[in-house]
Amino acid sequence: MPDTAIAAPVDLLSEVERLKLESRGLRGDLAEQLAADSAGVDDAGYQLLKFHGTYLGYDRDSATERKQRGEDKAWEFMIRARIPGGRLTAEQYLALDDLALQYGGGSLRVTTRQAIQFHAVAKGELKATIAGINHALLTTLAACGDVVRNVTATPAPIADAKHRRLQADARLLSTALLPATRAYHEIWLGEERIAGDAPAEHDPLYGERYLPRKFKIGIAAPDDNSVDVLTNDLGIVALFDGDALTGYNLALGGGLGMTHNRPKTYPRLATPLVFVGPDDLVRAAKAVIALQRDHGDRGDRRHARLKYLVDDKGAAWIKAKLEAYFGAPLEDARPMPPFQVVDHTGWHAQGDGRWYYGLSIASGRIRDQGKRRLRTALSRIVAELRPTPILTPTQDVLLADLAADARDRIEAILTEHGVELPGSLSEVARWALACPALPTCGLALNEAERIRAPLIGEIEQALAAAGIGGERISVRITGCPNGCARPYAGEIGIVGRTAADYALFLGGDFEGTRLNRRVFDRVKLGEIASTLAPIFAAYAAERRPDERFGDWCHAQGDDRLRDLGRKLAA
Ligand code: SRM
Ligand code: SF4
Repeated sequence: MPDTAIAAPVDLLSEVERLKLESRGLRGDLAEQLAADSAGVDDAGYQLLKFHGTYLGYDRDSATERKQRGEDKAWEFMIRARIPGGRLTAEQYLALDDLALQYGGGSLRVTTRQAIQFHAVAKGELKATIAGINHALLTTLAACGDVVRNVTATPAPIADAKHRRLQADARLLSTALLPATRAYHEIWLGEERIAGDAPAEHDPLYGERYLPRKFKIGIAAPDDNSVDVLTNDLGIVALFDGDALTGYNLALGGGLGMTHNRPKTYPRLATPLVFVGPDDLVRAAKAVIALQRDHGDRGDRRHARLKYLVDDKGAAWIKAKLEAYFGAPLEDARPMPPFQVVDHTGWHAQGDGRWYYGLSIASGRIRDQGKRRLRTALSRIVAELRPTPILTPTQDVLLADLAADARDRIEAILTEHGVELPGSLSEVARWALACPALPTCGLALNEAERIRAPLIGEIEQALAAAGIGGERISVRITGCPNGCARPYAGEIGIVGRTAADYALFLGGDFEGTRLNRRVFDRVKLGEIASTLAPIFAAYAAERRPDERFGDWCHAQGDDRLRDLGRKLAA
């Protein structure tokens, strides 16, 4: 590697940088802290545990009441299992389902990056849960932290060369980019610990300080961008000529996190910069990671993602550095066909005589609630029919490799357990995403998952009143501006602003190639649908044939959208 200087001098490193550096390959004193008789861990433990795939948090619903009673917070852990491309086996799904019942309060949550999260795991049960995930041949290592996270890929189990390749590439990258440390195996899986004064194993990719910040990779082909590939630090667009892979466009610098009122932080879509051949994918990905490792901002975590490096240095500088790390000149990114997003819910042929059934899961939350027993229904379907479960970046589940006669049985089980069939959902409900927010997320300013159903119901009514009830519109709701349900890449982004209101973003495109814009800064929850209603009405009246809602909003000036919204909301 030509240039391995770390951008910030040691005395300007952020606190997390010091922790990583002094952690001896992510060990720190985690083993001791986990064995200690306390409900949580200290700040250093909190930071290091992320790399092992778990976050310490607390139940925010009960926090105030507990404080008034003089009690400590109800500490609990979130655990995230890494599932490249979202693809599981039936056995793995059933193992995760068992763990959810034993340790995770009976809930599995499909994330917007095709992983599974358990919430509310007690400290004493962390080891058993993480070991259980590993016994199912999955890992939580590097599911969080300043490393390459779960690699996302187009989920559809279509039996052609393109879809197989995308899934295989996600697994290839995921394995090739895991940290080298054995700390994970020592702490969670009983491997013998290295001596206290022994140096940590050398990690040629991550070094001693890992990356300046989280790093995300997604891979898609233009004809199915359901992964929102351009929102990744490294978005890989695979280009095919028929069944033959011609190579990959690498788009650099996507990322959505921002902070309200801090214009220096902003969402950004990745810029397609270079093209590499079919055999160069891992080498090129490692070059991008090394570039960010050595030049990303280690002094300010709010300015540490690759997107800021790309903007600060410019495309020419980035490309020249990338070529140096890659060790050869790189071709400019090739032209790409327009992106599309495909609906995978319902019953579809795979092309190999087998079928898949896509189930829409609101906010990715799989649990039994009253008469709607989704968790039980899914585990029964998987146990009986043994499909290949695939988690999607739209928080849904595809049941793949089914026989042609499986559909009736699946629908009978779903109906018997009070679960609505995918076809009964409106388009807007089908495509809506929401992050967990309260009560589990420590960063949430407002609700998201828990207000998804009523809010989407109100938006459905507003669309119906405008005569466009069947319109396919992407609505994405988050409890804060960090962007976990990718609100800025949707047609409508509803983003927690304070505990009392939300910011509304409009004008993104359904295909994930254009960010939306903040049009309304502070709207109360009860006024979101009434603010949107007149905009829906104007869209219905004025749109060109086939013009999508996001495209129409994009073409309007913000002032016009604000005038419309204020008119009927008042
Ligand atoms: Fe996220 C932090 C949940 C996808 C941007 N995200 C968090 C934490 C861990 C809160 C924390 O740091 O204390 C949330 C845990 C909440 C909880 O109760 O479970 C959390 N993020 C999620 C998930 C579960 C949302 C979901 O609805 O599924 C997603 C897990 C993905 C996974 O399996 O790995 C999730 N997060 C995303 C995405 C979308 C994506 O990657 O496709 C983004 C925007 C893209 C990006 O990274 O820029 C995202 N999460 C963030 C950020 C802002 C990062 C930034 O650059 O500013 C944070 C906060 C941070 O890192 O400081 C964050
Ligand atoms: Fe938490 Fe904010 Fe992410 Fe929602 S968007 S999960 S509130 S960090």
